[in-house]
Amino acid sequence: MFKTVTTAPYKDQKPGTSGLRKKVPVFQQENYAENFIQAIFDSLEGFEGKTLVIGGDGRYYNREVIQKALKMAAASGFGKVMVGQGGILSTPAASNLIRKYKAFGGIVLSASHNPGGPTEDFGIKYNIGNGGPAPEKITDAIFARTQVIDTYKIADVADIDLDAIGTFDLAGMTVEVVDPVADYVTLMEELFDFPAIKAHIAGGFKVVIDSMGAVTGPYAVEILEKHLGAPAGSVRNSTPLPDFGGHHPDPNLVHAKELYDDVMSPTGPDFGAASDGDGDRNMVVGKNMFVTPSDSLAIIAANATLAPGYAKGIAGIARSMPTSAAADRVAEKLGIGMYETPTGWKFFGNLLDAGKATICGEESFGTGSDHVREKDGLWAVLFWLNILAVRKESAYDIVTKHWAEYGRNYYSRHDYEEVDSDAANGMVTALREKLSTLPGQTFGALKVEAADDFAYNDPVDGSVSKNQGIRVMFEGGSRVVFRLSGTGTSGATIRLYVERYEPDASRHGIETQEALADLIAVADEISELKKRSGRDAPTVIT
Ligand code: VG1
Ligand code: CO
Repeated sequence: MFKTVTTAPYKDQKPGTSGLRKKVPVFQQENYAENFIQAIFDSLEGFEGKTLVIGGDGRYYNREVIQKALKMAAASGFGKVMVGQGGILSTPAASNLIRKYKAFGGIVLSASHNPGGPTEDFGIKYNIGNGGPAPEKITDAIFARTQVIDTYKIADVADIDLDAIGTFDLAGMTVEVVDPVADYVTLMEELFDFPAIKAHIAGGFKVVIDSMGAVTGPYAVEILEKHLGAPAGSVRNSTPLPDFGGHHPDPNLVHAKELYDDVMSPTGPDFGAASDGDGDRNMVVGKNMFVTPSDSLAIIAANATLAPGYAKGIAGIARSMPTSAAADRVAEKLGIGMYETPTGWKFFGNLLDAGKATICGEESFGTGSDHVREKDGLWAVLFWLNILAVRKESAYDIVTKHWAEYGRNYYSRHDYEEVDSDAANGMVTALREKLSTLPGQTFGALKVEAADDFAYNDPVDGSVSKNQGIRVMFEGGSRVVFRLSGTGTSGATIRLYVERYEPDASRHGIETQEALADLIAVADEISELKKRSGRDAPTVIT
């Protein structure tokens, strides 16, 4: 029933910011997915007889890899696999299942915000028993294993019917096909004031969610339309499709522009939200107010006690380094801990487990809390709806009042996608060499206070992660940050993050790019970004 298959290593299976991501044809190479899955199992210990959670965002190749993973889990000795019906589990829902049913870990199949389809992206990520992405110690071990792997084990049996809920036997292992939505909805009901939100919607508050043809559709329909009483059709693009209907499932001002325009129109909805391929990102927009992810983190933290699940207060806030310091001011006022981590949710796990942080966020449209160990798109949307329903004010008023109280951190990210890898690496190397010469230099009215390559010392396990992004900090709290993306699948993506702190409320109404123009120019001067990338302008501005 089990067979051992001879294989040869692929050299390119190094996990990035969030698992292994490649084009589908790369994954379709002989034994490519199998090698990586076996390398995961080979890097773990003590899972015999235990439970594994498997699910994905429904993108092209999801079902095929799930069948492989099920048969390989059986051959490696797992006792049970819980898999979402149809192979569907949003990333936060998978994290919840791992925690709730005390699974050993989980395999999440997704390339998140990257496009899907036969020639687009696919991905595999391993999550540990706390429900969160495997820390670097494990992803490093998985990569090392992929470099020498020579066999994998698999059950030689028929496929499981993924569409039928129920319990099945696969070569002696139990497979439980579960409703992907139910447990997640229960969790959200515990955290948020559903009756208040329902009453607010019944009172005429109009909300729309764009699921972008990706995984949150069934979750959003169940919660927003069935539980909270929003009219049918309030969730758009709600059927998960293998190619996301041709959409780029990245909720930002470029890819969710239709939703944005709709909310901005005078007759449009009061509030709109969008989520990404695997359901862990969120974009929120109120009438005349796009809420930046960095501001969203700060505002959620400042208003956290309005949600029943956080009524006792929060222990601390964590944000990734490139995320704006808006949340830092909230932490300061609340007198709670503030943690700055490298990019990627895997760095929040220890802080959440240790109870040091309750709420976490990234500038890349990611917000979450200790309810799971992933960022959670719908959670953030519900948090906003909870705040709006209780305060009975518009998002515009909530955000502008927040700025008036704490000051405004103008913030923007410029992405230069599919840049030649050597050119991108050359830029970073040149910047590193320059770092020590920058402090004290002035660029117009801007004086460099400090410059470094961010390194993180994990306060819980003492691990150190170096080279996590180049920061140039100016006097007064402005800064520019340069990083190379770790999630792309072709060429390099350079990310430039720009931030300016403005305490003066009379200067809070400036258009963002205008408010940041001098910093953007200085960033280019210091890095030669345009010259080296051969580009006149960023591909995406968020
Ligand atoms: C990007 C974001 C990062 C996020 C990661 C995974 O990584 O910048 O903040 O955690 O994607 O998000 P990078 O290395 O490309 O900058 V998910 O939703 O898209 O898995
Ligand atoms: Co995602």
